Amino acid sequence: MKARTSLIPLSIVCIAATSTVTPLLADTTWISTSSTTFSTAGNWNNGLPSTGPQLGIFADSATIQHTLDVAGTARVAIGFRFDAFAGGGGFIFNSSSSPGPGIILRAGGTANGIINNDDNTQTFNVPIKLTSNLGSQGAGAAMVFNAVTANSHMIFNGVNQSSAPWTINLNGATNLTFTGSGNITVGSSGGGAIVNTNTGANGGLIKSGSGRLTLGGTLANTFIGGNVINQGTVTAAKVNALGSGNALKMTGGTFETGGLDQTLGTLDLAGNATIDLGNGVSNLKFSNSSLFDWTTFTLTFLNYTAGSDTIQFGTDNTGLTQDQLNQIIFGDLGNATAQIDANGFLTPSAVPEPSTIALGVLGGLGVLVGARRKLNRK
Ligand SMILES: [Ca+2]
Repeated sequence: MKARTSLIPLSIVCIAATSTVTPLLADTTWISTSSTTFSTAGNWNNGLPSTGPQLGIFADSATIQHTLDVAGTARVAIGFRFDAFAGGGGFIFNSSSSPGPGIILRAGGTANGIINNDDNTQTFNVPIKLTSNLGSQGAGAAMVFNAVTANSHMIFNGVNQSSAPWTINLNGATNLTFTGSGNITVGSSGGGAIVNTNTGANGGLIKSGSGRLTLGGTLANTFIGGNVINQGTVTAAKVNALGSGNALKMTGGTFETGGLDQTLGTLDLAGNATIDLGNGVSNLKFSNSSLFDWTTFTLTFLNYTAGSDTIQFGTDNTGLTQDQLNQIIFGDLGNATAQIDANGFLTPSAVPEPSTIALGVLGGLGVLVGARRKLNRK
C-alpha cells in the first residue's frame, strides 16, 4: 500500500509536466509550384512550420518551387526534412532581406535538426540558429544535420544581420552533430561563421558518418567547446576551423588541415585516426596532451613536409608521452614514429633498418609465445 500511495503524487506530477509541452501538430509540406514566399501559409499543405510549431517537409518533384524566400523575419520549425525523389532539384533558401535573421530550428520531433534524404544538394543562404524543442537557448538546442545518402549534400552560406553575424549559431547547444554519407559545407562562400551567442554554455561539433564536413568562409568560428571526429573527414577551409584552442577528440576519421594553420586545445585519441596536413604550409598546434590515455590507437600524419609544416604539442618535450609518440606514424614517411623536441615540435623518428624490424618482430613473437605458454599453464 505504501508503494501505491507514493505513485499517485508522481502521476500528478507527470500529467502536470506533459500538459506544458507544446501539442504536436501534423507535419507540413511545402507545396508551392510558383510562389517563393516561405511565409505564405497557402504554400504549405498544413500551415506554416511555425504553426505549432511543426516539422517542415520539402518533397522534391519536377514541378515544385525549389527556391524559397525566407525574407526578413526569423522562420521557426521543429526540424526540416527533405524527401527522396530521383532527379528533380535541390531547394535553395534565400532572403530578400539579406542578411536576414534566417531560420530558427527547434530540436526534437522526428527530424531533430535537418535530414536530407534526397539525391540533391540543399542550400541555405540564410543563417540557422539552434534552439531547444520549446525554443530556448541552452544545452537542449543540440541537434543533428544528417546528409543521409552519398548525394544528400548540404551547404550553409547564410550570414545573420546582427553585429555578431553567423552562419550557424549553436546558441548554447551541447553539440551539433554532422552525419550521413553526403558532404556538408559551412561557408563555401560568405562568412561561414559558427558561433555561440549563449556564452554561458559551451558546445562543439561532432562529426559522424562517412561524408565530408568542410568548414570554410571568411569569418572565424568563435564557438568554444570540445569537438569530436568519429568518422568521415573534417576539412578545414580556413584557419582555426574547429575554433581556436578547442579540444579535439578523435575516435576515428580524418582531420584535414587544408594546408592552413590550426591551433587547437588537447588531442584525445580513442580510435585509429588520421591528420592530413595537405598541400601548403600547415602549422598544427595542440596543447600538452600527455594526460590523455591513447591506449593502443594509432594517429597517422599524412603530407608532413619537414622544414615547412610544423606539428606541436605543448611547449616543451612533455607535450606527449613516449607511449603516445610511439603510437604516431608518419604514413608517407615509411611509417616512422614521432619524436618531440624541447619546444614541443614533432618530427619523424629515424626509420629502423629492415634487419632491426625483423629482430623486433621476432622479439615480439617470442613475447607472444611466452605469454601463450603462461596462459596454457593456468
Ligand atoms: Ca531529388
